[in-house]
This record gives sequence, C-alpha cells and structure tokens, in this order.
Amino acid sequence: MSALYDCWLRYDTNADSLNKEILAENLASVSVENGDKITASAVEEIERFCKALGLPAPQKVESGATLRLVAGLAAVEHKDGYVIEKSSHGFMVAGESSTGLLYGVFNLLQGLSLGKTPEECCKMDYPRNEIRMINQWDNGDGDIERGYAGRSIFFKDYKFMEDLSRIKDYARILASVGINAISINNVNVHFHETKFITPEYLPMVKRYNDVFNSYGITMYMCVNFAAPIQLGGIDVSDPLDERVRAWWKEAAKTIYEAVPNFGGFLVKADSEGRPGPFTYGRNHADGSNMLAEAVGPYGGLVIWRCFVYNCNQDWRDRKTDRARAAYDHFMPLDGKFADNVILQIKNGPMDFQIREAVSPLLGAMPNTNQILEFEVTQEYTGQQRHLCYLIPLWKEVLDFDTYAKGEGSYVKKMCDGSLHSPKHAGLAAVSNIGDDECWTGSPLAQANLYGYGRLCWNADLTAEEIAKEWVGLTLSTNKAVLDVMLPMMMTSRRTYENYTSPLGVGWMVTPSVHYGPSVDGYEYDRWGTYHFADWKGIGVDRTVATGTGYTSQYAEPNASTYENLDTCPDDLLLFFHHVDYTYKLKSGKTLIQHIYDTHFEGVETVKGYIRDWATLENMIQPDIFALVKERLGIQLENAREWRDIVNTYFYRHTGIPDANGRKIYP
Ligand code: GCV
Repeated sequence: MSALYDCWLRYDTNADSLNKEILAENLASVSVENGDKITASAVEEIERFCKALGLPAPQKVESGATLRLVAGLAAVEHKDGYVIEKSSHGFMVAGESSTGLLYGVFNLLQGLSLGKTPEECCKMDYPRNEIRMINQWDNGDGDIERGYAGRSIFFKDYKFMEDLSRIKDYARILASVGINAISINNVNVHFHETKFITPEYLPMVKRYNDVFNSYGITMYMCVNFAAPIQLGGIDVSDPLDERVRAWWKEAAKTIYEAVPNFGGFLVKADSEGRPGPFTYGRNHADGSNMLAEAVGPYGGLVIWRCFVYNCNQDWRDRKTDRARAAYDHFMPLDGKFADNVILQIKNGPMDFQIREAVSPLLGAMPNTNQILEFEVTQEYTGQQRHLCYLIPLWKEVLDFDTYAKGEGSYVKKMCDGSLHSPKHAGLAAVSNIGDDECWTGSPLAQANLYGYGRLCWNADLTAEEIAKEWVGLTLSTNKAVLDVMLPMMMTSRRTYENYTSPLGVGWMVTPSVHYGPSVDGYEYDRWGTYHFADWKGIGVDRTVATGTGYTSQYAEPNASTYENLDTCPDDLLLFFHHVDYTYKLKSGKTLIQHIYDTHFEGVETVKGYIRDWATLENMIQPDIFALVKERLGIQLENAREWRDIVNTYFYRHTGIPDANGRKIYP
C-alpha cells in the first residue's frame, strides 16, 4: 500500500541492505501441517513479504519445503508459543497452536526485514499474558471518542463497513504484535449502538468476528447496561430482576447462535452518566455476575471496568477524592465475582494523565480476575500531534511493586497471573487508530500501538528494545537513524510532562477536548480533577493525616512512602501533597523554580527534536518524514503556549520571579 499505511509491516524498509538471494532461497517453498484459516493468514503474510521485496511467491508444497509451517506442535509448551528452528530442507516455524504459528511467522518476517539471517531468527518465544486486548472507542456514526487519527474503520452512519479490507489489515497489525482480543465499539454505548447485539446487526458482527478470528483474535462488544429497558421494553435493568436476567440470557443465546465463538461483553457501568446497578441499590458484583451468567454457557467473558466515580462533584468539597473511588467501590467485593468476570482497571486512579500514581486496586483483590488498562490513544498526552512515546510510562506501571503479597508483587505479575493465580489475567488498552492513511495521526504514534502489543507479549522487554525494534521495522535500521530516534522517543514523555502540568497534579487542559493549556479549566467544574492552586501553594492533599486518606489504600511501605513528604517522590509530589511554592524539592530546587525550569526546558527540547528530525531527511521514507516534520512543528507551537500560560499563571499567583530572569509575561 504505502509506507504510512503499512506501519511496521512494510517489510521493504531496509530492502537495500537485505540479502535477497538468501531470502529467496529460504522462502522458495512453504508447506503447512494442520492448516486452518489462521495458518492461511500466515502463508498469506509470507506472500506479502515476498511481494514487498520483489521475491518470487513461495511454492506451496506438501513436503520438503524450505519453510515448513507446523501448527499444534506439542513440543511447544506454552499457550500460543512458537519455535523457529532449522529443519531438514531449510527452516521450520512451529506453533503450540495455529495462532502460535502465526506469531512465529510474523516474528520471522520481522526479523528478516531487520536484516537478520534465518539462523539469527531461530528462537522459542511465547506470550506471557493471557488476555492481550485492544478496546476501540468507535461510535456507530463513525466518530471515535478520543480518536485523533480520522474516522472509524468499523462504522459509518450507524452501519458496519461492507468492505472489510481495512479491518483485515488492522487484524494483521494487531496479530503481528500478539494482540488476541478486541472490543469493537465504544464503552459509552449510546442509543443506536445498543442495538448492535440484535439480529439486525449480527450477520455483520459475524463477518467482523471471522476476520479477527483468522488472526487469532477474539472479538468482544460493549453493551449498554440498560439494554433490557431500551430493547426489551422492561421498565428496569435491575440485575436481580428475573425478567432482566431472562432478557440477557436470551440476548446471549441469540448472539452466540449467530456468532459461536464471540468473546463476550465489555461494560462501563455507573460511570460518567452510563447506567449501572447502583440505580437499583445493587453493587457491581450483582451487575457483572448477571451478564456472566448469560454468556457463561457459551464460554463468554464479561470484562467490567472499574472506572466508577462521582462525576458530579462539588469543587468546594475537599474531602471527596475521585482517586479513591475505584478502590472504595470494588475492594469490598473481592471474591464475589463470577469466574468469567474480569475487572479492568486503569493504570492510574484518576484518568490516564501524563503522570499519576499507580492505581492501588491493581493486584489488591486476590480472589478476583483483574486486567490492567492503558490508553494508547493520546487523550491527555498530546493527541498524536505531540511525540509522546508511552512505553516508559507503562513500564513504570508494570514494574511497580504493589507489595500486595509482600516485596516483589509487581503489577506485571498481576497481569501474567502469577501474583494470585486467578482464572483470567492480562492487559487491555484503548486503541489509537482511525482511518488516517498512517492509522495513528502521526507515524510516530504507531510506536505506541506496537509497544503496547510487545509489552502484552512480554512486560520484561525494555522501552529501548521496543523502540529499537519499531524504528528498525518502520524507519530504518541505519545506525544514524537510531541515534536520533532513540533519545527522541525515550525523552518524549518527560518532555511532554515538562511543558504541561507539573509533578503529577494533572489536567490544566482545555475542558472537554483535553488539548491545550487551561490551568483552571477544570478547577471549578464537577469532575473531581482539581489542583487547588492559590497564591501560596498547590497540590492535592491525599494524606491520611490531613487530606483525603487516599494514601491508606496502598499496602505498606507504599502507603507511608506517599504519606510522608520526606519520602514522597518529587515526580508525584503534587498528586499526594499540597505544598507551598517555596517548598524545596529533593532536587534542591524550590517548587516554583522547578515549574519555571521544566517549562522552559520542555520547549527547548522540542526545538532539539525538530533539528534532529531534519537530519533524517534523506534517510527515511519521504512521506513519513514530511508528516512527522509537520507534527513536530505543531508540537513546538503548542509547547510554547503551554510554557507561557503555565509560567505566567504561577508568576501572577506568586509574584516570585524566575531565578534565571527568562521571559515570563507579567
Ligand atoms: C470513553 C475519560 C475520557 C472519556 C472516556 C472515559 C472512560 O474520562 O475523557 O472520553 O469515555 O475516560 O475511560 O470511560
């Protein structure tokens, strides 16, 4: 298609430096053992690879192939694992399942396109996490909630797309990094989308489902908790009402008859205006278990979000703390959820900010299935106009020690199921794609989708390793390119943080769109997202001693670390404490000077990115070069605006000048 469209599956990125003879020799013929539609996808991918590099299409043979593909090889122990090894006539890729085989083939092709020899591609690998899910926030009209990359590839005018080619390419992209689950519609299920689970839409649901299944991906849909009212004509959606329960059972039966291997439901309930069990005095175990009972007989799962909080708060009230909400609602219900209910928990207790604490609910429920939720779409992190490589942020979360079962209780162990041995575990994330030519608004934002998949595969991969792979596959393996890209990507999260909201306090964005500076934008609003800045200080006191008591939700020693000013890390200072502007940080700077310095520094770093990017002009594909150049220009303009508004705001509140006398607008 095009370099922008093909993402990290270009295959010809480093064409000039590949040994085509060796490739042609090894890909001369292919055989398949235990074939099915997933192995067919694998063969098709090999054909694409050959086409991209101008190699002859591989001959399909019964035996003696130079590339032998084996699905269901018992010697590969791990679920969906694979092995790539030498075999009698060339090489063999074998999977524990056909999905494992597909992963192995993708890995081989990626390795080859990075310039490795087939020998160097030999390895054994497997996904460490069971559920590796992506959530679309696509609406039926084609709009995407928090989407920054065009319109939906799934829906238009409340209809499913008839042409499935783009959906198939998306399935390829996802499977290439090991994603194995997708929910296709927004968690905010509105009037029209509520009907997506009815017979009118099920034939199309099945078509989408079949495409994803061909790539080892299970499909889910978001449902409206009040569907029995809208669709069933029942006057309530009370989960303990027999009529409601019967309605959901019938609905599930209809779905599974039409789409036998449908994954199940993803649910946002009692959150930001969505209906839920609270209306009937029921709790979230009642609500989710009712749906679990409906889909259970068909092997379906109910993924239930914990993003439940009061969004009608009074800013005058300093005691109610949105950060506490998920833990307060869900922790008392540990052990009360059905085996096929999985709680999906955002990485932070607030909402996907550039910096916030790790959610204390993660790993805290030993008798409940939990998965972690990230946001790949850059809602609060630059909306795919700013470079913000999110893998370092996610790594911090995955490597966070919850101490839930003593030292070493890392979040990543909750995700891979080794912390508490639940029935199900894993990760989910909100997608960042749309129908843009490059899928993600900026080609650099592709790295976040790639990296999310890679972390789902193995959370021990480093952010640098992942960046290096992505750069090599998408831009170039040229060392000069990597030398520019690695520092840019690895510093980009800190850079974004530098010129936006300081030290974990969050928001300061234009309400509703969540883009651009508005320091007091949410300060007197109902959303519970305040910074409490006055002339003397700023920050949210979440201590037990004098604040909201949120710190007590952590296991020790985290609770004490955050409770005490002396031990609270600088990066999260304003998330946990309200301090004076003259407060001295551990860095030795006063808070106000830190704010000024980081905001000046952030803009300077973006200028550096622009200079560095310019040096790549003749080293990478021109369309990618041009689009990123344009995006970096926007980033610089926005970063300046952030810097000047934030610095001016604090200068006007404090009257304290910048120690270095730089320009602040009085
Ligand atoms: C889908 C944030 C976003 C909402 C989103 C919500 C959620 O509040 O701004 O657009 O709604 O998170 O995760 O449900």
